[in-house]
Amino acid sequence: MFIDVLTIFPEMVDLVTGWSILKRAIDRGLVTIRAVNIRDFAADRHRTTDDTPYGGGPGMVMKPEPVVGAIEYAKGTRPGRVILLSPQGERFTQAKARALSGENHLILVCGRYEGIDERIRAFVDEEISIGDYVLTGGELPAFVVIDAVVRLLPGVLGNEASTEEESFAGGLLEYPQYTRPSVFRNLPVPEVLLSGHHAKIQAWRKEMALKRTKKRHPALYARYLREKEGAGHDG
Ligand code: 9D3
Repeated sequence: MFIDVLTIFPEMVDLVTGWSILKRAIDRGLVTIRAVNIRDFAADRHRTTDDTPYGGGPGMVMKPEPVVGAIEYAKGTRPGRVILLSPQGERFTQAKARALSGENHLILVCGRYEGIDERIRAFVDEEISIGDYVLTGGELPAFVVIDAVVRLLPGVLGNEASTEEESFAGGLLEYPQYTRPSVFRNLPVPEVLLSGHHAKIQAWRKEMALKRTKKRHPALYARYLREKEGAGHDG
């Protein structure tokens, strides 16, 4: 997979390429992540990327020419899906991450300032938000998308990938986990986990996952019950 990050802060892309699982995926050639500097596509000698809004109002607006120039450059290297990170976008989910992991070339457009010129949207295939909170730009959301998508690519996590994805798709939060020591600051590990009784351990984990999901994520719990029900009526 090829991922282009279109931004006026190309150095920020180093945050996502330099460490851990993503670095390993890049080193193995499973993904190529490239920063495209929007400023390089500005026409004037000051390389201006923003301007004041028509009709007045506070703040600055991202100019269309440099952003669209960068999009056309990225598309020119290979066909790709253009995704604008924006607070007005559709919410990013695991299902969306899975869908995007099947693409060949993602072109992630990061806005800055108070907003972007509306005409840029004519050059965008879809618009994604990562949640209802206000950030200063689209770069961190782009990195969230990259992290969620790249870990799903074949070979990135090894065979644990499919299993782990299934378990989220299976629709429950994780059960509590413990490692050594068996007592930490007077807090013991639940007895059942030390028992070596595999069936009891499985049952306990399922019960804890159910309880935790019901309490902390009622919507996910409701979906789990619905899907379990649905599976029962299938065929
Ligand atoms: C102060 C300007 N805001 C007026 C209500 C609009 C606004 C524009 C640009 C707010 C934030 C931003 C920068 N954020 C993003 O580009 C962004 C974002 C986010 O802030 N939250 C969640 N997902 C995303 S995706 C891109």
